[in-house]
Amino acid sequence: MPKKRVALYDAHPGSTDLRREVLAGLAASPRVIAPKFFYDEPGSALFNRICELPEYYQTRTEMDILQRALPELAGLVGAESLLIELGSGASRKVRLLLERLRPGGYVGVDISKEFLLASTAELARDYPWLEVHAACVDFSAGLDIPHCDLSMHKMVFYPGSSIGNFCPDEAVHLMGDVGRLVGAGGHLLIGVDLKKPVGILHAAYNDAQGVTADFNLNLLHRIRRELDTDLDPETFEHYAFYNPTAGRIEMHLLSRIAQVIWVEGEAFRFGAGDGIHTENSYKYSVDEFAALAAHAGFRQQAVWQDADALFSVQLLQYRP
Ligand code: AVJ
Repeated sequence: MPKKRVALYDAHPGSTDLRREVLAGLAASPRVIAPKFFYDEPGSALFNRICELPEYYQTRTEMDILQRALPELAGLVGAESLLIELGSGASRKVRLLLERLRPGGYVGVDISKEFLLASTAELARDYPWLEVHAACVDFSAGLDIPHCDLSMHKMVFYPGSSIGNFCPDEAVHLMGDVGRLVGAGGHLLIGVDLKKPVGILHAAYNDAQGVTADFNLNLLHRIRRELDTDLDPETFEHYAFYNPTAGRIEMHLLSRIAQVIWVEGEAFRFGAGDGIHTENSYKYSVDEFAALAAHAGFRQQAVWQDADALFSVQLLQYRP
């Protein structure tokens, strides 16, 4: 008989957040909807397709870097720690770590409950020796994870350069939360996308098959599915570009026409070409990220990159 092995902690980050944040975001100037709302089931499936695109170098590059970093990483972190993965989604990356590091426990943290339960159940099945926990939490709003106050050494794993979704001061704030979670001497293993020629970035966020466009537009489809609205996603288009001053890719949804859209009984007026800002994806140099991490009390202990310096995986230690 397989024992039930995934303990779930559910903070219920939910669609009430979607309603509240969409209404506030559409009323704001400039208009904005946070990228965490991309990841409903269809959105997560589209994101998984992005990861396979020829133009989207990030996922495969990070996998390669991790693979090559494993022996050194194992020496620096050691076995029997508690591995806490942020945005655990459907990740294959953590399997590399589990197999090589043999942590004493695993906590998957994700805002999307379906994906979280599916991925942690699979890990529990594939690694019978591993204690598996699932925490359904919007970690951008804080990192209170009850089954983490064990005295074990802790390492947070935050792959995929999702830290890039946060503006620098929010990123410092999140890393500060991570620091308090792992405690002095604890680790953060983080994927950080690097600054690079703009053509490579532009292609990665404007892929030929239009999967990134569909991913961006899915946000409007989700609003249609979950809120009371007459919004027609077809009247919007995907727009992504690199902003060199801010050092980030920006994604927007632009109205093709002048229109009034009703959402939950409120009217929002768009001119042709008016947009909703849906995502920032910050790119850093290794030194820029070291300075950012230092503001949160972390020191770079090791940095691994690919030969073309597209992407980095960084081991940071909390030394407040
Ligand atoms: C998951 C935030 C790292 O910024 O590249 C992919 C999301 N957006 N294509 C990124 C994304 C458009 C991705 N992160």
